[in-house]
Amino acid sequence: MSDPIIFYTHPQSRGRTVRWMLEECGLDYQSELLEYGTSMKSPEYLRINPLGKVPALQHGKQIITETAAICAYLADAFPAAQLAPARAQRGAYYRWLLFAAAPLEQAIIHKALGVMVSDEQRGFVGTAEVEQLAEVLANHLAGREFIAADHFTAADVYVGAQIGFGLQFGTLPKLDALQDYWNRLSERPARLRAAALDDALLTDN
Ligand SMILES: N[C@@H](CCC(=O)N[C@@H](CS)C(=O)NCC(=O)O)C(=O)O
Repeated sequence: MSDPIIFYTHPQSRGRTVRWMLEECGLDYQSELLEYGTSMKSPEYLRINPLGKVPALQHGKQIITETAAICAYLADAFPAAQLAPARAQRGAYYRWLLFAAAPLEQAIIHKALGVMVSDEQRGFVGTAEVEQLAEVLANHLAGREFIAADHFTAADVYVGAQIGFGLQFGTLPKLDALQDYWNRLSERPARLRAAALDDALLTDN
């Protein structure tokens, strides 16, 4: 029997991406819903994630935090779902997963919060303007079905979710290649299932 999977989340959080990944893997898992400011900061949960943030995943004795890391972990832990590419395509896979988790996320947050980065500071902030990053992503995606391999992978879940949120909330420019990619991904049965599960939790509360 495989180790149980406990998924700590809130339906209005980055946990939506992890639920999509869990559904793509076709796994049985237990969802633990936490509330902002209360159960997320409880001593029990701080033992899972000392930052008191969701999502987090417990698989047997392993605890994984960080949405991108959870997606990559699940792809490796459950190879039958074929969500991690062959070794020869791992370069692009790691590149785009981390591109979305670090520079893209930072730039989106900078813009949303109105953080101004001067030309002198730009050399050490580790990111660029959202518009430049979106252009890089769009150029890469133009003419490609998947971001990192010749089939759908965990990188599509993570990068796709970032693009989907960005287009929905206007934090990313509506470039055709980004919109086309998201239109394709958003119709995947696992993505629709995950969104329906989270939306139902929102209306229950
Ligand atoms: N880098 C983390 C970010 C996690 C994060 O900031 N989660 C937010 C919700 S989307 C949270 O739990 N905030 C609660 C808090 O900081 O109190 C990841 O990618 O998973």
